Amino acid sequence: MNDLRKPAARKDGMVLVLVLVLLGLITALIVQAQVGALLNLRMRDAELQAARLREVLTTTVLDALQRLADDDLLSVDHLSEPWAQPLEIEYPSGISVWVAVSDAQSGFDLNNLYCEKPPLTAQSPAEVLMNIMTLCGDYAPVERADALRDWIDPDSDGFFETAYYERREPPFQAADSWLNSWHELAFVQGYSYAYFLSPGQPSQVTTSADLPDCLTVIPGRRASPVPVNINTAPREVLTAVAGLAQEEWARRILVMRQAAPIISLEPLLEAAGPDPDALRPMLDVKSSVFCVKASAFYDSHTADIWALVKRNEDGEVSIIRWVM
Ligand SMILES: [Ca+2]
Ligand SMILES: [Ca+2]
Repeated sequence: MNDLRKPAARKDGMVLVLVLVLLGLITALIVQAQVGALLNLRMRDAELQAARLREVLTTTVLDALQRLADDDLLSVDHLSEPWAQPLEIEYPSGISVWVAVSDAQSGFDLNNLYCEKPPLTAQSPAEVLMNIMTLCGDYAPVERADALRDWIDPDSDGFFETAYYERREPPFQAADSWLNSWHELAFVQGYSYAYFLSPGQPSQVTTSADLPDCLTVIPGRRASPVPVNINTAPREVLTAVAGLAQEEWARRILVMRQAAPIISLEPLLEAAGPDPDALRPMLDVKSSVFCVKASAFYDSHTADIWALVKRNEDGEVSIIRWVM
C-alpha cells in the first residue's frame, strides 16, 4: 500500500516544485515589469524636464534677441548697453536660467584670413593673427598662421594645402573655404583644444591675454575683413590690428572708452602711428554679429543653448547658427 502511495507523494512534490517555480517566475516578471515601468516613468520624467527646460531656454533667448533688437543706439555698441548685461532669472516653476549676449566682433575673425577684395591695412590679416598669438604667449606663430590661411584660401598654393593633408592617415582635403566653426580647426595643422587653452610655455607668458577672448569665427565669405569693435575688443586685439609697436595707443583707447563709449573712429585713427586709411577697414565702433549663451537648471537637469546672430542696420536680428 505504502509502495502504491509513494508515486502520488512524488507527484505532489513535483507539483509543489512546479508551483514554486511558477510563483518565482511570476514574481520575477512582476518585479521586472515594475522596474521597467519605473525606468519608463523616469525616462518620461527626464524627457518632460528636458522639454520644459528647452521651452524656457527658447523664450529666454528670444527675449535676449529682443533686447538686442531694441538697442536704441545702433550706430555704437558697447558693454554698458542693456543687451550686454547677463541675466539670471528664477521662474515660479523652480527653473532658473542664465543668459548672456556677447559681441562676436570683440575678437579678430579668423575667416578674415581670406577676403575677396582685401583693402590695404596697417597689418595684413595674417599679421594680425600672428600678433595676437604672440601677445597670448605663442612666440612661433608663423607656421600656424600659414596653415590656417592655406586651409581657408581657395587656391592650392602653399605648404599646408590638400597635398599636405593627403599624407595624413586617414587622408583628407583642405577646406579651401571659410571656417564653419571652431571645431573645424581640429583638422588644421598646429591647432588643438590644448593650444587654445595654453598657446605658450607658462614661463614665457607675460600677458593675461586669452586666445579664445581675442579670436572669433564668423562663418561666411567676405569681400573685406569683418572689423573689430573698438568699444569691446581686448587691448591685445587693438594692439595686434595697429601693430605690436602700438601698445600705448591701444592702452589709451581702453582708458578713453572706460570714461565714455567711443562714437567715432576718426580722432583715434589720427592719434595712431599707422596711416588712418590703413586702420579704418579693420576697426568699427559698432557690431553686427553677436553670440547668445543660455543655460537652464531644474533639480539635476540642465540644458544649454548657444546661438550666433546677426543684426542689420535697421536693428533686425536673425540667427546665423544655433546649437542646443
Ligand atoms: Ca548699441
Ligand atoms: Ca587653400
